[in-house]
Amino acid sequence: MARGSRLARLAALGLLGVLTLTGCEMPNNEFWRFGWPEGITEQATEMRQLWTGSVIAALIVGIIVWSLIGYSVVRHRKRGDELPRQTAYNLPLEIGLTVLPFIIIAGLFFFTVVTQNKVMERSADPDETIEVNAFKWNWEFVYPETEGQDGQPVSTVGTSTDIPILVVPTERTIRFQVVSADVIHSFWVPEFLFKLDVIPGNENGRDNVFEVTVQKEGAYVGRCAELCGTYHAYMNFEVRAVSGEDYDAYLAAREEGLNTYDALESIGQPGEAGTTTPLDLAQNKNADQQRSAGD
Ligand SMILES: [Cu+2]
Repeated sequence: MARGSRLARLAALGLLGVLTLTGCEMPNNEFWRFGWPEGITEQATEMRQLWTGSVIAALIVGIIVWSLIGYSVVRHRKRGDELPRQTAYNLPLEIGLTVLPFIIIAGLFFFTVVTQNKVMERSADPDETIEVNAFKWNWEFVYPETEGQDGQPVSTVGTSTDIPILVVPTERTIRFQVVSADVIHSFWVPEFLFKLDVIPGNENGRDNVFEVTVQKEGAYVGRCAELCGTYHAYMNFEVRAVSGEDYDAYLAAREEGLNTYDALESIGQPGEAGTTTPLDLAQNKNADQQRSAGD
């Protein structure tokens, strides 16, 4: 039994190592995601692989533990009044049961750090840089490498009636520089599986920058994820991921003086956000009136 379980543990450890090391080969489908949401960036894929590897490792440990419990329950069930052989203070076993979990934790920690470094990695020269300005209670997106008709970089700003649309290219490294004009906000695109706090006075390029490479075209909702005041819940935006070609055409149209709506329509994209709606003050007012009329 002792030899058998030691062998099983060694085998499990080996399997765990092999599975996590070959993380990049992890299949990406509903089953192997184990409940992990589907991301649209390279960085999200890295995180998903860590999760898949961790769950498989946990399942291997679980199966071994459940088997040993099952074995003990069946093999050592009560057969009479005679006490079974009593054992205590098995030093090698106790050392093993201390060292083995430590090795497992060290392995999980190692792969977590490796993945985190990849997610937080900054390239020396990103393909695109986009400035994200957060303020109570909306967003402004600035494309600093462009120049509009007024000599200023092209930008899109949200209002209480307009959801700002953040147009990004796929298959290019995008560096986001987030800046807050007032309080702490948080830049969150659920499909990036990533959010970054936008802390005022933190514009030193050290803690307010992150990069993603978007892999899937589409429209995705973005939100503020840090309670920042009265209309925090309405501080939404839309990410519009388009091909690199369309992205260049969009920025060129903006530089020629088209607004966000017309420039989006010019590349065959809907000019308005479809994933979220602005705060409708009029509707809320009506609802309030109806409520008080009903009292
Ligand atoms: Cu906010």
